[in-house]
Amino acid sequence: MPTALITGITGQDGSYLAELLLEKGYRVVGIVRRSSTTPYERIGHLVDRIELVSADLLDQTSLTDAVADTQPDEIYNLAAQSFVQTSWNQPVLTGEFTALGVTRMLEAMKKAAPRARFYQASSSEQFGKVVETPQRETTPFYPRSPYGVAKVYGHWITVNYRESFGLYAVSGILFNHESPRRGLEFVTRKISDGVARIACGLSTELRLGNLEARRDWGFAGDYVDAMWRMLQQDAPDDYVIGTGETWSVREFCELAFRVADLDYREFVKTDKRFERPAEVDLLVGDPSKAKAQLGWERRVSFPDLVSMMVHADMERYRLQGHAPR
Ligand code: NDP
Ligand code: GDR
Repeated sequence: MPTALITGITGQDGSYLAELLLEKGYRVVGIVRRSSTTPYERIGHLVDRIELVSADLLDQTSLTDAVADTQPDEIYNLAAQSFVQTSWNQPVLTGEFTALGVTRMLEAMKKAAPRARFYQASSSEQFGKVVETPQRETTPFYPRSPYGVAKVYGHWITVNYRESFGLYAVSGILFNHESPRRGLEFVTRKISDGVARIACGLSTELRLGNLEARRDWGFAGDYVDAMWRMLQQDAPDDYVIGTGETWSVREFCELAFRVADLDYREFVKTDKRFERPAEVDLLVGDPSKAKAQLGWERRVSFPDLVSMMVHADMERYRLQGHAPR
């Protein structure tokens, strides 16, 4: 039975990846950081089938011990300060978690399990300002936030440890992927939750920032399968994972409100508080290398993703006793 060690197991992707690896017969160990509460809301249904070890991306000793004790065959480094907006308010902490945290994990693996395979959660935010579209593995990086800059570091340190020490280390450059488990601060979930609240009479408006930003949005469940595939190849390499389509925040709103038979123009208000000091205007990924070499393709279309998220939030409010009006 292979062993997988996942940092960020309590996050959106960690929960889907844990489910996938359990289905494949893995022993799954997740790294969690110490907290005074243990909500684990995304992995509550899995806690009897996984092991949890306590460690923190800021603490080298705890990470090295976690790898040494677990002896993983595969390490998925998903933990990060992952919210772009927060990275302007906490730029140093974002660098510590999202950039140097990667070096700490690579060091832990080099010392304690050098034959393991390492996945780094890289991001389309590394492309940032448009240099070419669609963006592919060879597109130069031009990050537009402290988060994007930190992820560029994480990407290159992964490549560097592969080339310097012969580690099996790969970087998956994933475009936005969403689900009903997405954090409420990200725009897609903010919209699906907002639609459900308005439909149930709990809110009268939804305040958003830039409606014209365009993203390549896929379903998180499809994307964790790509992570696993990257670690099953003969040789380590880096891959772009996206859908090849781009949609605006406005289009997301239009579709999401339509799921509840509402017109977004009546409810969506723009609010400067949600605009960013530097915006990423357009992202669209070219996943052809992943398709050719990994046999990876997305399964869930954009309209189905929007519908899935709105229905899940409506159902959540229905279970709390709030019926759509
Ligand atoms: P989430 O924000 O949902 O999850 C982040 C995870 O990181 C949580 O489990 C969190 O734990 C953990 N974490 C944060 N800081 C630390 C720390 N100091 N020590 C240990 N664990 C920590 O992110 P996603 O699941 O959406 O994303 C997973 C990864 O993929 C992230 O690295 C993200 O930047 C990257 N990514 C995501 C994309 C997306 O569209 N979702 C696209 C491209 C890349 P806790 O529960 O304790 O807060
Ligand atoms: P992003 O996701 O920054 O792409 O990072 P987010 O959903 O936060 O923003 C997407 C776009 O929507 C615009 N926007 C708003 N965003 C938020 N959060 N709230 C709003 O009210 C709002 N209004 C408009 C933003 O300006 C932006 O253009 C996500 C994260 O998961 C990263 O960790 C990951 O690396 C990238 O996706 C790929």
